[in-house]
Amino acid sequence: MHPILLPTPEIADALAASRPVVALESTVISHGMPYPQNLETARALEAEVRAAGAIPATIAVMDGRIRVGLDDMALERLATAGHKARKLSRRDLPIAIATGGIGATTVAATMIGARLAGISVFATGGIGGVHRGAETSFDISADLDELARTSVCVVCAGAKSILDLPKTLEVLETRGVPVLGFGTEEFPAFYSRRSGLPVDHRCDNAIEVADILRAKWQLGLEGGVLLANPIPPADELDADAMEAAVTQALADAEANGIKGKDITPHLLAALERITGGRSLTANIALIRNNARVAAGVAAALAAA
Ligand code: PSU
Ligand code: MN
Repeated sequence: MHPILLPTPEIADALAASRPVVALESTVISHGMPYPQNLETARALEAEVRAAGAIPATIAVMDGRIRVGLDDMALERLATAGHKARKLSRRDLPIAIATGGIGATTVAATMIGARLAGISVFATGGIGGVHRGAETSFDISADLDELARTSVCVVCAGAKSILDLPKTLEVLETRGVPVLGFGTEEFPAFYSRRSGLPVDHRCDNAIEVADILRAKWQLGLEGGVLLANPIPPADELDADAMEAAVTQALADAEANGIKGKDITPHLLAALERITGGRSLTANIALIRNNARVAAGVAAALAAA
């Protein structure tokens, strides 16, 4: 195990025995949801992964190490830190490790931690992508570059319409990242199941996904695969109402001069206010669903 990693004994054992493990990110806990729902969700995600036959490994930086798997005390520390935890992407990781303290890993940084630990499947809510207006702001999430280079399967519910979804898919194509739809031909739009944009390939079960992962990596094609898993129908929000909410949230961020890495957390909080908490309920439902699907993929990959 890499000296900067600190896995729990359970995860170290599971990885040594090639049992299925699913990585979970921590920025969604610290910056993506308010306390205490964030702590409840973090625990619920771990339970979903276990119920589906895999071992959960929530990843975060604490006191100079990348923790792989958090016990309940560490989960609580992260959840109560909220925005006081640093939001860590690839560029922030070395600084956070050298200077100590608590840092929450984004999709990009969680992929790096998972890869170093030998974990191939990771569940999150939504990935970062190309922001609306990127043609002038240049705001493109480092998550996309990470997907291009780091060999982990990322299970998400698509990307939120705070982003420019067509441009996000264009960048994923350019960077050679396969985009798979789980039971769908359409790239899901986070709160809603449909975006009108096609995925590269539809998979109807975890074995089909595992076959593609294995083929990619056996070919020596380093880099991630995006598995897009739509929000369950019962939890879906009305697409037009959400579009209006997003427009309002973007205007709010603009009026407050929010930029850079603060934009995504700011938009998420604004959406929650505007929808009276319905965006949060949907977010929790879809991320639990992703944890379940990721556990199935990890099991299929381990079984081969
Ligand atoms: N999208 C969401 N919820 C989130 C995030 C994105 O719907 O919590 C978080 C993830 O951690 C993601 C990060 O990796 O925001 C992307 O931030 P940025 O756009 O600054 O790269
Ligand atoms: Mn950005």
